[in-house]
Amino acid sequence: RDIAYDPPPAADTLQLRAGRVLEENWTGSSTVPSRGLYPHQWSWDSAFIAIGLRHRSPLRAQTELETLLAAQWGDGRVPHIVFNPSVPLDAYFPSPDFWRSATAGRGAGAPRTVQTSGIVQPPVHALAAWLVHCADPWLSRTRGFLARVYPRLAAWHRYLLHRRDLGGGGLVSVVHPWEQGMDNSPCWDLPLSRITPAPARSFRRADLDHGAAEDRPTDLDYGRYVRLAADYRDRGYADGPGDFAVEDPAFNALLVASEHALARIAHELGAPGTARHARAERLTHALVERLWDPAEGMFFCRDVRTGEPIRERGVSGLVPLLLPTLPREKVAALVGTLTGPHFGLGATTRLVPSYDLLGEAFDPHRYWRGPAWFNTAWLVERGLRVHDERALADALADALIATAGTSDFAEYVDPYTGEACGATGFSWTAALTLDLLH
Ligand code: 9WN
Repeated sequence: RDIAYDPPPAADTLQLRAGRVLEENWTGSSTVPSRGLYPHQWSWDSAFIAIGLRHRSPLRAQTELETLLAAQWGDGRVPHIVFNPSVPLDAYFPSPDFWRSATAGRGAGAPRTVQTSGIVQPPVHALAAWLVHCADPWLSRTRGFLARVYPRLAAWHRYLLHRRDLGGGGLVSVVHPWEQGMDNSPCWDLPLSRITPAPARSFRRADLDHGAAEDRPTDLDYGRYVRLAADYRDRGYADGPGDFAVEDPAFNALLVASEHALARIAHELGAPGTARHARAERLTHALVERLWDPAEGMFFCRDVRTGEPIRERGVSGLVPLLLPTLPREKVAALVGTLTGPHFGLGATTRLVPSYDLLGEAFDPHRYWRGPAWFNTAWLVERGLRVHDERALADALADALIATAGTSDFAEYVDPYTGEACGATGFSWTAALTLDLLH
């Protein structure tokens, strides 16, 4: 029998479904990217998750970032994984006993109370912190949220700018493909080809328990990932010239966006943010100087070992659309590349493929070698909006929302058909859908 004060049953809207994904993936202090494949906390995932979560629970969004930042190392690095001690060791590889952060990372100030990886991921966090604050400034001020995270975010950027300028030209280098976040992008093929892979029998890939082998990186890729990570660990996670160092456009563009956000945070806390805006401008200038290719109308990665550009068209080369002061003619060229035959947006694709549709290495299902991802679509959508490309931004936002719904919040999708690949119920897909629905 109906009781008058029972609320009527809610329609199962996309918003509710997205909220449910985040609810199911919440552990009590942070959110896992996906229950099966990625059962710990990941750095840039948490930033994207917080950006969506702020619309449902600003308190959880703040907690998400605070949990991650509590695992920061003494040298300022924010680790790419914070391990959940209650998850069995064999649930994910590489596990804490591979990274051995507390011992191998002692010299770099790894925390003693929590186990982490020793590499990093793109710095989306200050941007996320600012957006989370804006969702509920009253709660944020009451909890002293910005005052507590600001010093950690500042130390994180300091680490990147001072310890990771391996090319000496003012940009940050990544020392492992996992750091940039697009693990098996063809952009890494050349620099990775110089790395001797660890023998396949020396590790066990837990990812293949959950994902189809043809959608994941190959064993050869993994051998090289393991070798690079183990060498870094064996050097005590000390930064310096190593076998792999690449300046990546998306990583650096996200640092620019986050520096601008940090300037706003400083201002909110009563300090002038001008020095930070100026630093963001210097970074923007270095990005254009070092990575822009006028003939191709996009940004390329740069191999620090050889000093040469890596002439593969990855979605990372479009992400600098986010830069608020990118010169107008570069914006126009990027939009031309995005909608042209290599990425096909609005013509052959509705979300942005992770790699050149015409590239030799293109594969519509293999991870970062072609499939479309929701976080990069969101970043490009934001960039288009920054530069007032409204029609394209609207179409991309609509496509992201629709594909998230039909793919059950997939990790990534076939760029032509939108068919789901990888995990479903993927947190950043749900979070960024929520963000665009607001
Ligand atoms: C390695 C968690 C992470 C994302 C990365 C994505 C994938 C891990 C893996 O999953 O990488 O860090 O095991 O493949 O490439 O961007 O942060 O979702």
